[in-house]
Amino acid sequence: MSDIFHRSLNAIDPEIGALMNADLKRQQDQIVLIPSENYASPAVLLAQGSVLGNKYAEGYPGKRYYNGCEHMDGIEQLAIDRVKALFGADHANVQPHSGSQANVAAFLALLEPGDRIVSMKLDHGGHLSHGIPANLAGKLYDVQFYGVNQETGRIDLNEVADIVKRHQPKMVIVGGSAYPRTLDFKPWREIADSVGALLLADVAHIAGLIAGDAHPNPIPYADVVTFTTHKTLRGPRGAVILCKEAHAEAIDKAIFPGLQGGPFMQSIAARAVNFKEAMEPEFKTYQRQIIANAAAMAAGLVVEGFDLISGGTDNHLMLVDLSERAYSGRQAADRCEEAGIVVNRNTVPFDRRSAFITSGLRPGSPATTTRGMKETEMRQIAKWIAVAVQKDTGSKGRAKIKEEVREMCARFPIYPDLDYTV
Ligand code: DSN
Repeated sequence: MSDIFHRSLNAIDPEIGALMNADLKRQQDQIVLIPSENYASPAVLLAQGSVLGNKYAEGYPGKRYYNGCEHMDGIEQLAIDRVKALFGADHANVQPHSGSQANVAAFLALLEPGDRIVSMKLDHGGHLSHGIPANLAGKLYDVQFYGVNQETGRIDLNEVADIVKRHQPKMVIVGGSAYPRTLDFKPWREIADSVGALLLADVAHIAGLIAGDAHPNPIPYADVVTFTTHKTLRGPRGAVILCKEAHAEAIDKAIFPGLQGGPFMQSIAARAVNFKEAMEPEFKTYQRQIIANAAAMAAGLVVEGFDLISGGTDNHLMLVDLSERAYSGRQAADRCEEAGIVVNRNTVPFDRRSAFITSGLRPGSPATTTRGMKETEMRQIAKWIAVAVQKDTGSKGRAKIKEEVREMCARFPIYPDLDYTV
């Protein structure tokens, strides 16, 4: 990135410059296991922090409500064409500011207030935008839930089919934020069809795996597919809606003017860059390595005596079940952070602790894989976690791990030439 921008940033606001640099150093020195975080490429960061943020471009390519949009049209059209090709979709809307916005837009486009949705329980791995009572969707629609089987930790499709038959929803949602197993979308289509429902696949977590051919693609089966661009896909903050041509007009209208005003053109340019990167052969290698690394970490955690929900993982994340431990998910995550490992606490299915305290951890491999770590490092991380979470390890023990973590991280630099304080 051009130094002139860093120099002027630091000259004008050294406090922000210093805080940005502090977080750059944190990102470099810590092991990031949050499965929804990643390190976007310098090209993505450059587009995201660019002059395009200066422009209003309400509307869509060829039909804008502002003048001066000729370059905006080119940028947005490239993003649309690339993401359609990447996933094999009929239609793409690349304007949603976030995954929650994308989901609300899909509801706004395809449902009436009061319509029924069947989605996955949040504490079983769903997502709050799929209709928890405190969320807009929970207030506007009649939401009924399915979960995972208590014995297997997996979704039981027969059970889902029964719930769908009983509730006769207008929409079924598949996907969430903490499900460690492969989703086979064909039977979900059949379940939705059994009651004439629409099928929405929220693949925010696994979009990169799908684009890299490391997970089945929902496009042939779902009416609408939503995802964020910053998780396994490794792009900028933002989201996308893909849909069948029949829903294109309704989806576009729901995003603008239904829900949003001016699109974030800097982010849309960065999404276009990200989609180009995702078309490269090395992106497939990256996605395969994410899965290999998650499998190695899961195996390492099992060796260390941890229980994993469903026994392991097929994708980029796993759920460590701490229900029978004396410490909570929150305590475990805090102790890991003290040791230089950032992992998020998460409810586990049938959790007896609150959503704020939790009985689980949700480690994932996208960020560590981006920086070049492989199975050997994943096994080492599992060992560090096992020691760090113990109360008896104490601050001294965790400080020792933190130093070892920092040394390992130094071998895998993230943005070697970046410095916000120059
Ligand atoms: N907050 C995201 C996650 O961490 O999975 C989902 O929106």
